[in-house]
Amino acid sequence: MGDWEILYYNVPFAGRAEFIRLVFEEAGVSYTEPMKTHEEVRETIMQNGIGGFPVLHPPVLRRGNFHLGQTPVICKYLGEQFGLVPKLEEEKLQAEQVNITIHDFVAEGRLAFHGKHWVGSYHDQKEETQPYIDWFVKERLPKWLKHFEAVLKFNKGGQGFCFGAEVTYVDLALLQCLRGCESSYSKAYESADYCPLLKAFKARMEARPKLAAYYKSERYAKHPQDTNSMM
Ligand SMILES: N[C@@H](CCC(=O)N[C@@H](CS)C(=O)NCC(=O)O)C(=O)O
Repeated sequence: MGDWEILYYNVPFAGRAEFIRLVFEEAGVSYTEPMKTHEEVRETIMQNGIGGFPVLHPPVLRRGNFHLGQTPVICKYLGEQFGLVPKLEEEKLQAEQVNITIHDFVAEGRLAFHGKHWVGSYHDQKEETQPYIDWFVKERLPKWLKHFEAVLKFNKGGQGFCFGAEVTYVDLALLQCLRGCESSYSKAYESADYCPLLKAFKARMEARPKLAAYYKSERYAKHPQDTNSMM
């Protein structure tokens, strides 16, 4: 069928593609990121259409003639391919619930940095968007984090994973949204004393052998998690 490819901007920060990279890394499956420039991404995906079933925005997963858009759908698909899914039928659906909720959180957390212009640069709207950031930190961030704390706690008191006794694609997505949250809303994240299980979970996940090796690798150095905007 060909190699796994992630089509995404060749940017020096994690971006939404990081959710997908983590699934490959934890599964120990190799992948490439062939796009070299923003223009190539725009031309390949957005302007000319990629061929076959339409996709809208990057990141896009490609394998041979198969293309798939929407990060949470891609992660779920790869989770199924690599055996990173819960075992029980109800838990598979609940996993999808959490997966989508994570991406709602990411989208909202990102939007606060772009209150004036949704797709413009944060640096061009720093002043105008600050009230949105302040409001998000006060009114919304605790709500999201407390929810994820409760999800984790529901499974055996929160000492392991979101579902069952083994890691799934949802744990990887939760890890990534916490990393995004920590880097974008660092003060608020650090002072959040209501989600100790989440913080311990994040540290535990980051220490998993394959992920720890990834975070030290050249692959990660190309896309480090050090931006605002949750991604
Ligand atoms: N819901 C989509 C969002 C995709 C998305 O917004 N992609 C960004 C990059 S991370 C983009 O290129 N957006 C272009 C645009 O909105 O015009 C997903 O989760 O994949």
